[in-house]
Amino acid sequence: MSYARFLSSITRFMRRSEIRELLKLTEKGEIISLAGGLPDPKVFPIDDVSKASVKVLSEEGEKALQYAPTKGVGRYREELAKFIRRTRGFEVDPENIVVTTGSQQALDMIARVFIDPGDSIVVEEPTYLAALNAFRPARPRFVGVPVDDEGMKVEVLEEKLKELKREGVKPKFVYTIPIAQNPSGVTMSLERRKRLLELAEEYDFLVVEDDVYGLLVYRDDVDTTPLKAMDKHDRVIYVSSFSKILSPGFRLGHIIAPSELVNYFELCKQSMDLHTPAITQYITLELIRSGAIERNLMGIRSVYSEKLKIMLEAIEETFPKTVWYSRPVGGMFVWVKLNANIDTAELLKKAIKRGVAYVPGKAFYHDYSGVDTMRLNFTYPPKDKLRKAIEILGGLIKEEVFS
Ligand code: PMP
Ligand code: G9A
Repeated sequence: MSYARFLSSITRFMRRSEIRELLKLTEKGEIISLAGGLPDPKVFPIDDVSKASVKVLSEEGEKALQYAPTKGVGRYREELAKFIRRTRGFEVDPENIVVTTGSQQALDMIARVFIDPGDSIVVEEPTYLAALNAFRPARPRFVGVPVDDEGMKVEVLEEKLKELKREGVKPKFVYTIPIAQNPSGVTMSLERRKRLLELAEEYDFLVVEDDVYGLLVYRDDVDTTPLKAMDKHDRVIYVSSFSKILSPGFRLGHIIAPSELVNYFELCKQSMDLHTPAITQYITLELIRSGAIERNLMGIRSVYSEKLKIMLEAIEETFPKTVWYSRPVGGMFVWVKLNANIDTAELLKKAIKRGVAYVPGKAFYHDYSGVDTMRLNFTYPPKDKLRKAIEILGGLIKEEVFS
């Protein structure tokens, strides 16, 4: 029997995540995965987590195993506010934080709270594909703004805003990943960050700032000030996570917003999952308090910047010279454009047969353009396999380009 007639229109607009689908394939370990943005498991602070877990369970087990408030454990939010002040440079009242089950849930909540069918929202081209998939069921009209080496091209955004204004349309929000963007690895220049906030005021829209890579920048000469720290008019909704700097398995993220909006996010989350697991909040509270997370961050940055270097050198040596690739300042990915009539989704089948997986680029575009692009993760594979994977991929691309 077909169940199609029972489905809601929301279900019909859900799309599979290429990243999640590829994870099923690469989990077996026979394929070198340059696909999902997985941390290097060697940087997980397993001993610290183990000690913190024992401490939490022995000292506060009764609370850690209990139901918690929807907004999150109060003491955790207080400690998180201090962590954000130290590491991201802005003040936040713990009451303005909602703890989420990964930042992915925050994106889902944003779709539910803001988007009606047909509402315009602005996204970067390319952007994080699972954000697009979180927004899609709400059926927005996507307005794409390209990114270059300095992040979102705000002058193009301004043009699009003018066009929309002529139609009498105001976008609800601009979704941006300003620092070490996924998938391109670029960082928005300070100038553009300032201009984006001015435009938000001028054209009356909100800015959703996804800062999950804000602490994963590997160069000292890059300004990583979050938009939220520059937000004089309370237009920025800030989303971040401990997935990339502690453990994605913890599923611990947060959303920071003005009080009125926090109430809606809380309302929305009540029916989604009541609250994010208390135990991970208590353990992370302990890990922030003891300084373990910030200590570990140094090691993570040095491992990832070395891996990035290996990937870029291998690309330089083995990819055809006609291929363009980004030179990220941080994050987890290198973005590649083959500049050839090649569909990277088709090429992936051949790559997998040779033992390498990557994410085809079109899913990072709201309109599925960018057919000849691909995203390569450099954080997960061990160094020797990273090099080998790029050599295999380079060989394959050369065959295709020159055939
Ligand atoms: N935003 C961006 C830009 C991401 O890259 C990711 C994970 N790859 C997420 C959000 C979601 O991560 P999590 O739910 O694990 O916090
Ligand atoms: O495993 C996931 O779905 C999270 C990873 C995101 C990414 O690869 O961008």
